[in-house]
Amino acid sequence: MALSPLTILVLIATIFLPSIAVARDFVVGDDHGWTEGFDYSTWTADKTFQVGDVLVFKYVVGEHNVIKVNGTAFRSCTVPPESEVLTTGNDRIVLATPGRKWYICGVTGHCNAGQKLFITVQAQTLPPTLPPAPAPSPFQDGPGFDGWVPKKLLTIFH
Ligand SMILES: [Cu+2]
Repeated sequence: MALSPLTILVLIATIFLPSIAVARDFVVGDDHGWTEGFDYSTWTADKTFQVGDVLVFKYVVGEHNVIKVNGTAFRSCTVPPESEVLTTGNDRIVLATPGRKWYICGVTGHCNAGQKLFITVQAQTLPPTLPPAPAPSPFQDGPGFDGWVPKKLLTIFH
């Protein structure tokens, strides 16, 4: 059965459109911003974070800060030594890799008062940070395999 050019276009669009979704900015806490006494786990409950999205931490300079920590430090609200502390009051963090991410405020007592954010970042099919690759043929591997499949093949045929 022959596919019409229109059908093929629709198929291509269906396959690739989700992967070129525009990166979104998430203002952490929305109108509340980054502060203590706010429930960030409720705030994240209805959100999906993807690689390429941006977290924006808004707060009054000097009152708070933002520190990326690991799960252990997150649970105990401790600031590991040599942590990078963001202090601009409008800190933008690009979610560059998939996986779990933890952020706390390093001001004494604030993390324990709820100023802590835990999110899980979903992988994107075509991370926008990658250099442009040769356009994959729509008739070969689907999204998510470009780059990986050719390397795998090279390994096999070497
Ligand atoms: Cu704080």
